[in-house]
Amino acid sequence: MITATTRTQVAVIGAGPAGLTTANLLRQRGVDCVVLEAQSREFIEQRPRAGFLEEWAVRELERRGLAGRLLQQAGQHGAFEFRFAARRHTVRYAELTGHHHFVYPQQELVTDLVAAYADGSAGDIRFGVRDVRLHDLTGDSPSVTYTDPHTGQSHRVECAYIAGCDGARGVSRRHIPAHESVFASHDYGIGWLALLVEAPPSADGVVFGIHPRGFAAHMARTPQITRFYLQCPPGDDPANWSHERVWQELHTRLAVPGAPITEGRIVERQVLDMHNYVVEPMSYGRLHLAGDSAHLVAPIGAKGMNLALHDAFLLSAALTAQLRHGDGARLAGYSADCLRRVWQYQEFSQWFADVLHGATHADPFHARMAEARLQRLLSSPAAATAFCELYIGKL
Ligand code: RFL
Repeated sequence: MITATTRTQVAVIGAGPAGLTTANLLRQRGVDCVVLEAQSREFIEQRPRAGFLEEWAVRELERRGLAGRLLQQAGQHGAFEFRFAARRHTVRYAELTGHHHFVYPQQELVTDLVAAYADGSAGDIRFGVRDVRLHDLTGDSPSVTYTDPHTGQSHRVECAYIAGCDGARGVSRRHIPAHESVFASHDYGIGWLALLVEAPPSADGVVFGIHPRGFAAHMARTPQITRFYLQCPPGDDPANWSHERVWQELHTRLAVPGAPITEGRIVERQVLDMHNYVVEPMSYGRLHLAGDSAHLVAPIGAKGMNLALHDAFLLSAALTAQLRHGDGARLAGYSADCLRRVWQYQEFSQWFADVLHGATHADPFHARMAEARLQRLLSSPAAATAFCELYIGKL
């Protein structure tokens, strides 16, 4: 039984980068919204994930007053290294494109966005909600129901639109009937052991190690914390990766003479199965998906959080145009506008994945193709520029 009802213009489901950015921008533009988040505030403010923000995304956050702490604290990267056959090959993408990455842990961005929305502008955000369900998506009066974690009572949020920003494992996407959308997916058949380590970075930027034993990567996060990845079988048990085994593989696959890898305490290990998907269209009736709920890009090219922000910029502008000015054109074009960038990033990630994992490909033809691509990238400034434009998200 519903015991309380709230009326708002937009119900935002999920308080990740997509949902929080959407909510902040709606509020700034005078559109009323309620954010529903399954986890606690403390949990989302500490959940480590992404770290690389493309410059265009940061400039857009800055324009909206949402990048204050980020601009003070984030590191900047404009080059990365490939390491293979015991040699280093640096790609200076800032020189080739005029743009760089900002390195800022996702949980710090989430912390800033929650503070701006909940504390800075007294936005309505409800944490720990259970049993979230969406109703009447194709009518004029959709709603979302949920169970309050404290009282156990059912609440209804009545709204004009729903922003489904609840990530890869959320419920929004599942409310779109299968015959109303295409779910396009690709499984690489590869796993990555994702590690967070209490150690200073071992290199200035990102290092991609291409090795017959498997791919490995190093990504600086903060002066004290570094992320590493090791290619592993999909579905592998992180418990198979002891401290000794992790460091032995990282030294073997990543270190080259004169450029050692600094060890530290491993504070997080999880296995990610590399797969991608896109839900097309991203809209169904009054529901509009944004971020990982609509599309997943394996973290090969560090694209997911950037796409989540891109969707949020477009969705908040489209909803504002509709709700404040009665102009529905942007909302009608929202899915197509997002998907242009999404498919470019998917194609980039697929191409890059083939290069990074080529050395372990069972098929020698594929392995040699990957080598040929890498050689071209490292020998042709035109090929390098084309690659780097996608790497930094300059479309
Ligand atoms: P999120 O961040 O998953 O947020 C969704 C939120 O919805 C909540 N939720 C619900 N709330 C209410 N009701 C429900 N039924 C709900 N179900 C879920 C969740 O608790 C959560 O708070 O999705 P969003 O906002 O779309 O953001 C996407 C990004 O988080 C994701 O794409 C990136 O983390 C991917 N990614 C990277 N992206 C980059 O751009 N650069 C990187 O360097 C990068 N590194 C990474 C990554 C992802 C990783 N993992 C863990 C998959 C590194 C890793 C290891």
